[in-house]
Amino acid sequence: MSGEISMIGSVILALFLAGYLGQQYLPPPKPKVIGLDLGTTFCSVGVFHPGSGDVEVIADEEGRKSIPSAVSFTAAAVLAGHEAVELADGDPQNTVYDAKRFIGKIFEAEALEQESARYPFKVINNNGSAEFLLSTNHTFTVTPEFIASRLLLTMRKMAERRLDVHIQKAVISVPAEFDERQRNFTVRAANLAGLEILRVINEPTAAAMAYGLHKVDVFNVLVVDLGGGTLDVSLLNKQGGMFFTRAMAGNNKLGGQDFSQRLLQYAMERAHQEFGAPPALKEDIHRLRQAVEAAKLNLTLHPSATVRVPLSLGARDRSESAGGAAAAAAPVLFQAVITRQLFEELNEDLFQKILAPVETVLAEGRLDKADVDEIVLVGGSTRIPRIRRLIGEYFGKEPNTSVDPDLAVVTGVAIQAGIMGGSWPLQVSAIEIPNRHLRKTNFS
Ligand SMILES: *[C@@H]1O[C@H](CO)[C@@H](O)[C@H](O)[C@H]1NC(C)=O
Ligand SMILES: *[C@@H]1O[C@H](CO)[C@@H](O)[C@H](O)[C@H]1NC(C)=O
Ligand SMILES: *[C@@H]1O[C@H](CO)[C@@H](O)[C@H](O)[C@H]1NC(C)=O
Ligand SMILES: *[C@@H]1O[C@H](CO)[C@@H](O)[C@H](O)[C@H]1NC(C)=O
Ligand SMILES: CC(=O)N[C@H]1CO[C@H](CO)[C@@H](O)[C@@H]1O
Repeated sequence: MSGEISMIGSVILALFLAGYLGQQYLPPPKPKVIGLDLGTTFCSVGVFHPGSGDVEVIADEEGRKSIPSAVSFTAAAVLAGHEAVELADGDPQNTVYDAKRFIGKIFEAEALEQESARYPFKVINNNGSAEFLLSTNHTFTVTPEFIASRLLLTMRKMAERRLDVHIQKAVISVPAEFDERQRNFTVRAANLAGLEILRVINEPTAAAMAYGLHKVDVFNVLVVDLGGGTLDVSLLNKQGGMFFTRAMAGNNKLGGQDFSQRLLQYAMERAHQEFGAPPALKEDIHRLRQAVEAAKLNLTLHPSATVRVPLSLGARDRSESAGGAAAAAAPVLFQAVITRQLFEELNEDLFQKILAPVETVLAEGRLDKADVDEIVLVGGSTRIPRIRRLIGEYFGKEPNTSVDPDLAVVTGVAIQAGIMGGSWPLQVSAIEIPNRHLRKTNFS
């Protein structure tokens, strides 16, 4: 009897060994779990490659690593991402964006009305929950989680095409401030896209992981996430390899759009001085807005950028007197050189506002700024050199900026997906302790 058992034992041992040795010669397994960053304005999907240990943020056929968080409806189809944006210009009422601001959230009637006034599409109130009213060849409503599901499905397909495997499992990130209901509805959106969610991870934690901070000896990590329209600051504590959100604060009316707006105002004033009237035509303002946006991006790398825009200024007066007939005035060329210094002067008061929530999380976390071990910058607006300098000077140390700030969150989520998929060398299963009792302080 005991002989039989030891023989079975040897066979099992032999099988294990064969399996172990065999593994070394097999091609590395393909990732089975994807990491999803469902952002308010852009979404990305990433995977952890067990063989190389690299994170790959998946690009579409045109090499773009994120898709706009927009979904368009026509009588014949539902389009998501870049395709939806292409349609948005022609049919803004049937293109929904910013759905993340509504998902799983219960609104006061008045607050929802205020929100919906900001959008070209119709937001309706279904007993406190937002729904979108669309009208193609018929009229119907869709939920924010349905919008999210179409984006997640698009990303799932991108991953499947790239990896040539069927994907059914994912890890997804949400803002640290999301409550249980918002998290549940985000999970529901993924389920609608045919994905089982193995873990929901906070965006700041994901960003910290993108820098490998789960592997190194740090205690206090401050994450500053400055996007197009919002600022989120989180103070994380790492205890025994696990992240814990200690405090969060932000400003939901501060971001890249505001910095562009200051540049636009400046350009409008310059045009006014030069041509005797401020540009008032919609198309003129649209072109100016695009040009200052490009200049803003350029100023991150160059000391100056030139805004060069043809304006059809006089046309408005003429078309008014001619009863709106197309009176094509010869366009004038508006040109302005914008230096980085000018850009910084125009925005300095806005940049300073970044420090208020930073001070709040330190106070709430009862931490001196000298006790912050690492500072992680996330979000496209943290590319602005003045903002990096401002934060660096405040803490007296350089912030961590080596990961593309637009891809830091998805990179971290993909690492977590690798851990959940069992392909991480250390078989850690969790990396975050949820904090259910935390409230976010908002400035604005
Ligand atoms: C709307 O158009 C789609 C496809 O063109 C069609 O399948 C659907 O039946 C139409 N619905 C109505 C109400 O006409
Ligand atoms: C509306 O919401 C409230 C609480 O959120 C709930 O008690 C009520 O049953 C809901 N009514 C309907 C018609 O769904
Ligand atoms: C969220 O989902 C869990 C599990 O499905 C459920 O137990 C919980 O009640 C839900 N919470 C909210 C606030 O919807
Ligand atoms: C940025 O601005 C510099 C200086 O004005 C110019 O040389 C360069 O071509 C611009 N680059 C882009 C991408 O706009
Ligand atoms: C300024 C800077 O780059 N700091 C840190 C960024 O994060 C890594 C950990 O992965 C540190 O080693 C760097 O010193």
